[in-house]
Amino acid sequence: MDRPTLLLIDGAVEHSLSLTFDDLASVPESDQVPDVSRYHPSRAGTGVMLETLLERAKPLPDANYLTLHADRDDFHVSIPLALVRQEGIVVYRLGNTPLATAQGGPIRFLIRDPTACHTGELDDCANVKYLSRIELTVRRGRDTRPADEAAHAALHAAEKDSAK
Ligand SMILES: Nc1nc2c(c(=O)[nH]1)N[C@H]1C(S)=C(S)[C@@H](COP(=O)(O)O)O[C@H]1N2
Ligand SMILES: [Mo]
Repeated sequence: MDRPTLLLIDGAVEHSLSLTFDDLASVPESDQVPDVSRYHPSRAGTGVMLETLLERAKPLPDANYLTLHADRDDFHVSIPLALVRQEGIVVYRLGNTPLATAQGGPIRFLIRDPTACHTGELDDCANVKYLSRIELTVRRGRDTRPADEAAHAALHAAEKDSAK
């Protein structure tokens, strides 16, 4: 059975990847994170290390930024590649089923050890839900993370409404 592409990795890479659930599930066990609750007690699911996927895509030498795109709600985060490379986890399932929308699925990005919102490049706001594309670029890409507390509160209120 053909499965849909869940995640694209493209831009300044040698090999663009379009990954299905099966592609992610067939990553060797040593590169899987079987239970993300070891990093975040309140979170659940299984993922693969971002680095594993980047080793396959091979970022070009001048790729300095990694941009996480969520087309579903038009949310975007752009982070220096060197900072995020070893820290990102691409979560794609819960038990044996694909990650549900309520958990930020089908693909959710998690940073291993994020700082509080607005306190750095690798903050909680960069834990992108509904991740559809990872784009490598020379310069910083689109970043729609809320810039201040008011914008942050508004975003969370809108999220609650759309989950109703
Ligand atoms: N696609 C998408 N991802 C998103 C957001 C969003 O609005 N859309 N909000 C971000 C922000 S600001 C935070 S703090 C975290 C919250 O994640 P949680 O709801 O799982 O606690 O998700 C981040 N990921
Ligand atoms: Mo946030």
